[in-house]
Formats: sequence, structure tokens, C-alpha cells
Amino acid sequence: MLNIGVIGCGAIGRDHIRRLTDIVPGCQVVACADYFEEAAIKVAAQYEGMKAYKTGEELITAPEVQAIVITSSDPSHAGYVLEALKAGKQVFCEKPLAQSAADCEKIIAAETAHGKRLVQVGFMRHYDRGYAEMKRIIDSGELGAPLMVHACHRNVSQPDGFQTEMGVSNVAIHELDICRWLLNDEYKSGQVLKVRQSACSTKGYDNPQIVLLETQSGARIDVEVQVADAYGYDIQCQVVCEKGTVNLPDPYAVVKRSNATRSFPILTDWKDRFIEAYDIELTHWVKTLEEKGEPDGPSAWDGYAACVAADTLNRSRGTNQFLPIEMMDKPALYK
Ligand code: ISE
Repeated sequence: MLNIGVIGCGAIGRDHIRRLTDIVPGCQVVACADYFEEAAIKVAAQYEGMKAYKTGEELITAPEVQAIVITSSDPSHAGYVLEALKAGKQVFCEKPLAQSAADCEKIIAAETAHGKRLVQVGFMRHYDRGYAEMKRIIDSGELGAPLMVHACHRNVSQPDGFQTEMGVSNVAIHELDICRWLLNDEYKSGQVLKVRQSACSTKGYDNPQIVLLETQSGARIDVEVQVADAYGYDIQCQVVCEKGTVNLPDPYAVVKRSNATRSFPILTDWKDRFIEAYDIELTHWVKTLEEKGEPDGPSAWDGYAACVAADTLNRSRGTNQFLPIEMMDKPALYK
């Protein structure tokens, strides 16, 4: 039985605690912490035997905590991951791994010093059945080489304090990760463009934006990013290959016929859209820790690759130029 401590008792934190308690076998959440201590106390009171810690740091060093799950605010991720590595404990960190590539490099240095993997990043789309099947078909080679990706990421809302840069570093970071995974390729250059702004969306940040990328092999990627005020939470992805295309399926929904119309609902909450992927992701993480002693899901290197692209894209805003996306050499641990 793996004893887990969760740092961050917001929406995804509470959701992961429920999942780790009710769905994922072989583990239990024994501790939680939150920047707002009250939030942690409230969550701990709902579960038998769960202790609320004052700080994430105290939770990380607590003797009963064997592995850490980080679901706190984005800017706090890297610091907690580094603390967990210092304590030599396995850590699952929600995306993004850090706010910058430079912080990811510190994490990579600390992890490689251990000589084994201790970090998994919460890029749950790898565990979504639709994306997994797209990858299987692309990898099989039956459609030839991938040439282009057309993707879109549409959200209903964002919390207060949301800023333009987060459209890339917090939202489109999923596409930055999944496209390199689907294509088995790295990025060469990228650019983010502001388009005509939606009159529905006047909260002080750019919306929508378009992310454009070129990969090392010359494939091109376009991602429409609507961070808020869309008609629903809608994630689409098409990969165009030499001999055909693959499309991400819509999530399961019952089709209704009435009033001379055929319709089906579109989800509004990302936690529901990827609920199955989150379940599989954490089940797999716990299982691989038990069986192999280290994770085999998205690594600190994957977290770094996405952050390098995000940093570059955010720097390109307003320049009207593609900027080179430059990564350090890949350490042997991630090969
Ligand atoms: C959230 O953290 C996610 O991971 C969602 O996939 C994304 O759509 C949302 O905008 C993020 O805030």
C-alpha cells in the first residue's frame, strides 16, 4: 500500500484525492496540505486517517508519506518537485512541471543526480483512449509520415488572475506535449499570433490566440487556443499523414433526436472530459511504482520540452516571427 501526500486542495487536488481513495488500487492518501491551511483541514476531515499539514514542505518530509502528488498552483510546482527530490521521494506533478524551462533544468539536474526516475508529469492525454489510438495508428506507419496537425483547445472559463501568457504555459501546454508525443518529433521553431479578438471575451487577456509550430522533420502544427468564453470544453486534433488522416474522437455522448434536430451535449469542464484518462494515469503511476520502483509515464524531460516551447512561444508574441526552439542535450536517464 503506497502512502501518498497531496499538496494542493483546489479542484484538481480534491478530484485526485477522491480518485486515489475510491478508484486507484494499492494506495491511500494519508496527508494533504494547501497554501490556505483551512482548505487542507477541511479536506482531511472528510477522510479517515488523513492528516493536514501546515506546509507542503512539512508534508514532503513527513515519515508516513512515501510519494507526493502536486496539484497546487502552477508557480509552486517546481519548488515542491525539487523538495521531493531532495527527500528522495517519488513525485507526480500536475502540468506544467514549472513556469520556465530554466526551472525544469534544475529538476532534471536533481533527478539525474539520483540516477533513477522519480518524477512523472500530469500530461494525462497520453492515457486518453482517443489520443492513444491515434498514436498507435501513426506509429504503425500505415498512413505514412505525419505532415501536419490541426488542433484546437476551447475553454469555458478561467480563474481570476488569468493572463495572456498562461494561454500557452497553462492551457496550450497540453498540445505542446501531445503533438511531440504523437509525432515522435521535437520542435524547431514556433510563433504565437493574436487574431481578431472575441467580443465575448473582454477580461484583459488575449483570446483567442493561435500557436504555430514547425517540427525538426518539417511537419507543421496549428493550435487554436480559446482560453475562455467558448461554447463548451472542446478539444480537437487532426493529424494529416501522407496516406490519410486520424482524428481525435469526441467523448461519449448520447445522441438525441427531437424537434427535427439531431444533437448531443458538449462537456464544459475539463475534469469531466478527461476523467477516464486521469483514472488510468494515476492507476498506472501507482502500479509502476509498485512493480518497477520508478514511473514510466511523461517524464521531467517531457515537462521540460513543453516548457521550452511555451517559453519560446511567449517570447514570440508581438514579434511576428518564428523563433527557434532550442533544447539542451537529452540526458541518458530519459533515452
Ligand atoms: C487546466 O489546468 C487543464 O489542464 C485543462 O486541460 C485546460 O483546458 C485548462 O484551461 C487548464 O486550466
